[in-house]
Amino acid sequence: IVNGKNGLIENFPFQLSLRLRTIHICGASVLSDSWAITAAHCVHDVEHTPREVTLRMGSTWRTRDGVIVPVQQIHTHPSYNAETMNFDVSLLKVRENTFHRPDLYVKPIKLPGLSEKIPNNSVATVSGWGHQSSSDHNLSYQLKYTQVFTVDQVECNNSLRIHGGVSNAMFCAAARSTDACQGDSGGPIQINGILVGVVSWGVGCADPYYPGVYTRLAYAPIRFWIKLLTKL
Ligand code: 4AZ
Repeated sequence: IVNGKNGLIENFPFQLSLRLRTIHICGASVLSDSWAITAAHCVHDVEHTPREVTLRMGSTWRTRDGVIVPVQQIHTHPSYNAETMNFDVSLLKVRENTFHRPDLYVKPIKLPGLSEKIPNNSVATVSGWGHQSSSDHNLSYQLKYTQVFTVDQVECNNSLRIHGGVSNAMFCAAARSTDACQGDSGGPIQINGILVGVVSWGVGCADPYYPGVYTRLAYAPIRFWIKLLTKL
């Protein structure tokens, strides 16, 4: 997160660190006692070896505290396209009741309703342990968060057209000098306590010409697929 504020897991109890073996690669969010959600591009190369993927839950800190849990299954959206980043979403299944931890700050976040609209200029909160600028290739030790504003779909598509464009399975959000960045991918963007999106891609970070792009979870082909797998 570029130009964010320090966060505490108490206030983001759905936030997870997604790790390849022991190295943080992405964010993720708790949906229920046994499901989490992330970006497909975070787990695409390890779909068939989920044992290499672990989650840290219940910690403010990227590299300590909380509890590490193994991922049992990875389900990537059937329409995911690694070239266009369309349908950049995967579901992670963990052992039953793993995320039921009254002793830790671990709690699910609500999903949006089917085809629920996101008004332009809505205030959204994005969080993670990613880079704090485009040029500083260091992850954050403490969880960070920031506020961004949803951007009109046509405007955003015009801005990002030469970079492949913004599909109906995506939406954009931006603000002056603040943004998600590398390492925040797969993590949450929420509006009024609803998980409306997953951090997906961008061109640099906090570049005034390029809004950040998020996977749109209320989009019917995504929301139906989540329901089908998780019953949520
Ligand atoms: C990334 O590389 C990335 N500005 C994610 C989000 C954004 C930029 C880059 C949004 O994972």
